[in-house]
Amino acid sequence: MRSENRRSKGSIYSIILDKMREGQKQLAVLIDPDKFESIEIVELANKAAIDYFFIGGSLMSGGNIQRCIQVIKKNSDIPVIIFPGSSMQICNTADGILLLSLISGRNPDLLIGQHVLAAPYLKESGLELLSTGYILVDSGRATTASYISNTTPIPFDKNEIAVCTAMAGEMLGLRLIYLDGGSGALHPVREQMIRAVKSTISIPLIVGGGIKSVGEARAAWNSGADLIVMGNAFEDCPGLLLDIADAAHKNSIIHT
Ligand code: 1GP
Repeated sequence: MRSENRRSKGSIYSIILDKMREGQKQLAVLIDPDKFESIEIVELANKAAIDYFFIGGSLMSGGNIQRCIQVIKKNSDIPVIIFPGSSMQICNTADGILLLSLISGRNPDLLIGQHVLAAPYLKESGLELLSTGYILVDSGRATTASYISNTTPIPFDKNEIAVCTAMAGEMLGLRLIYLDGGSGALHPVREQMIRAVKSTISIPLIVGGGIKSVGEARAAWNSGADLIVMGNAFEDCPGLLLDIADAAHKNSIIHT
């Protein structure tokens, strides 16, 4: 395992930033507590030396986030970051949490409402807070994220809307931008949109949703994603994780 993944080396945000500046392509494996049944994915992630686990889901029906984090922490040193579908997914045994502001939408509850309610719990939790401008992009079909958030995603080919939204997010002081087609997206976010957004912001860019192959992962990194997030593809084919991580490590050397 690459030692810089360990928390003692510094905050998660500074790790993301350092790796971005060094041109290292980063990979997060998204684990949905509802679907977490074996530690195979954790063992593969250790072997592949991935950068982060993201834990959470837009809707949880029976999964236990606390138990899921506990099992991962017991079996891995890779940082665990909550990617919350709601304030019910705050859990202080993780290392950090994406404090999401859904800036592509116009639902005040997901821009500030839930944050107000969660603030005392977040303060108490001791979690590293990673304030994130979360941008949902239309990916060919309605996703759980767009349905549950009651927001309209940005049309897949409207790069200028994504660019202005990301710019505004950075100007507001958010520290990460996350372009997401949503879990199980039919198509990943288009390369042109990733490139356009990356060229206008200086904070790290996360891209996820519908990335299913080495080729699609490489395309996202090469277009400017600093960190890609993959979930569904590994649920279908856990072994793919080794190939994607290998591509990240090779991409970091070839394309910096
Ligand atoms: C969803 O970006 C994540 O919010 C990952 O999506 O499960 O489609 O890889 P997938």
